[in-house]
Parts: sequence; structure tokens; C-alpha cells
Amino acid sequence: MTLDRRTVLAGGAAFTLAAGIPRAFAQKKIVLGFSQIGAESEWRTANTESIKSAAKDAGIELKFADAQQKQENQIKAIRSFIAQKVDVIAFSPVVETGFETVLREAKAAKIPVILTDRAVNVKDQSLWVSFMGSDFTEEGRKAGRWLVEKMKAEKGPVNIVELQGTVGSAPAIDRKKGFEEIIKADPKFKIVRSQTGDFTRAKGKEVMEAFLKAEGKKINVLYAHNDDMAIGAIQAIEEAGLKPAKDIVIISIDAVKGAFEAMMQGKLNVSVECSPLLGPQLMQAVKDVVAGKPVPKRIVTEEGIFPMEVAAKEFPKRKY
Ligand code: GZL
Repeated sequence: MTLDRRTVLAGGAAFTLAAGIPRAFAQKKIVLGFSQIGAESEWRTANTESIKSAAKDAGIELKFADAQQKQENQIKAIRSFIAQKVDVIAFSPVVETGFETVLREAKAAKIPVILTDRAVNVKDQSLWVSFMGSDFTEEGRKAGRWLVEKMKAEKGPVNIVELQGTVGSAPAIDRKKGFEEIIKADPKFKIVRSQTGDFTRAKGKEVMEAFLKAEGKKINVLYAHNDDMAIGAIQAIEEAGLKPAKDIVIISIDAVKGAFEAMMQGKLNVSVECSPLLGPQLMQAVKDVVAGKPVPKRIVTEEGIFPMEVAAKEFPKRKY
């Protein structure tokens, strides 16, 4: 058989030689559509950075949409990705419910969906191929266990105010659940006020001001579902003439740089780690899905807890 310079038969498949590179090897770039919640916190900013840099490193074309914390914008973005026939869709659902219809549309279009960071609450688990992110309930339990240990010598009552994350979001629901599961063992712990601060510094400060007006010096502990709300609340506590981390014990979650700075200033007692660095794992999962390889249904990020006593030592090692 003469070798035609343009066509080569190899392994039963025909490759057209173009510019000397067999077409099969000059593969088209994988296109990933990603719908991000917004830019509400340091955590979210670090998460976005991780996803963008990992896509670049992986040679994956990233179509990135910022929903500004609105579910309707996430749904619109997913529909747009479907229309553009991307290879894979990934997103961090701002709340657990309300995505079933658009996920069915993605399934009908044969576009696999990967959940990152937060879960969705759907009956049909085939609507998404993999969910990677933290165990928020365990994060809440870690916060509760730290408080029980911290207060073991206290007779009580220990009055707690709680700044919840975004209403209806997986982290807000599960961090509350995990924390209460632990503290309910001892009746001296009482959550006297609980309200959402929507994961932002501004709202965290505003709600803490209201808590202080209503409860005043009766507050012993603040449990904030993320560091940004805790940092906002610290400002409110100082403006009320109280000493954060001394007059009011403060527990939060994420372990972002701002939390380490607050702990090194002696204004935050502890932060439970919740890693935003999901980019590399996501890109590997995208490549595996496109290649038809199996991908775990659930990928849990391993995380620690950082009390203020270790903050200065740990800070230089932090990646977000
Ligand atoms: C947790 C993530 C939460 C962070 C907040 O994985 O969804 O959203 O705890 C962020 O800081 O806004």
C-alpha cells in the first residue's frame, strides 16, 4: 500500500495529516462552562482564582460567569453554556433547591455537570456526575467541639449568637446542623439569636450591631458561618466598646488570610478550615469525564482547624 502523504491508516482509524500533525493528536480544546456564585467573600475570590489558574494550567478553555449571588443568573448562565454546546458544565449552586429543571436541560443536551463547593438537593442524582467540596456538617461539628472544650470549666449559661450564611445554601444549613448536634449535649449552651449575614462583612457587621443592641453584655459567644461575617462583627463589637475574642469568644469558618490576621491581632479565637482551592481537582475531573473515565460521585476536601495560638506559625504557609 503506497503511503498517501495526506492520509494514513493507523489502528483502523483514518487520520488526515494537516501541517504534519495527525488531526487526532491536534485535539480540539475542552470547553468548560463555569457558573460562579459571585465575589461575596475572601473565600469566593480565592475559589475563583483557583479555578481560573487551574483551567489555564490544564489547557482547558474556561467560559466563566459571575452570578452576583443570584440564582436566576446561574440558571441563565447554565442555559447559555448549553446553547454554546460546551463539553462540561460546572457550578457552585448558590442555594440547594431550584436547579432541577435546568439540570434536566443539560442532561437532555448530553452535557455532564460537575458540582463544586456546594451541593444541590435533587431526587435524580444522575443530573450531576460528581460533587467536590467540603463536608460542611463536619465543619460545624469542629466548631462545636472547639467551643465545648473551651467552655468546659464554665457553669453557664453560655449565650451564643449565630451569624448564618446565605439562607437556603448548603454551607448555612449544614454548618448550623453540625454545630447544634455537638452543643445540644450540654444545656448550658443556648443560641439566643440567629440570623443570616449572607456571608458578607457588611451584613455581618450590621446584624451583629442588632444582636448587641438586643442582647448587650449577655452575649458570651459569636458563631459565624464564615470569616467575612466574623470580621464585620468584630468591627461592631469594638464599636460597642467590647473586646472581641475576650469579652465575646468568636468562632468562624473558612480560615482565609483575613481570619489569620484577626487571630494574630487577638480578635478572633479560632477558624475552621474550608478550602477554596478546588481548581486542580475540578480540571482533572473535567478531563476524566471528557475522556470517558470514571469520576467519584463525591470528592471531599480534607481540612483542619486553626486556633489563634497557632495563627502566627501557620500564616506564612497559607495558600489562600
Ligand atoms: C463554603 C462556601 C462559602 C464560604 C463563604 O464552601 O460555599 O461561601 O464559607 C463563601 O465564605 O461565601
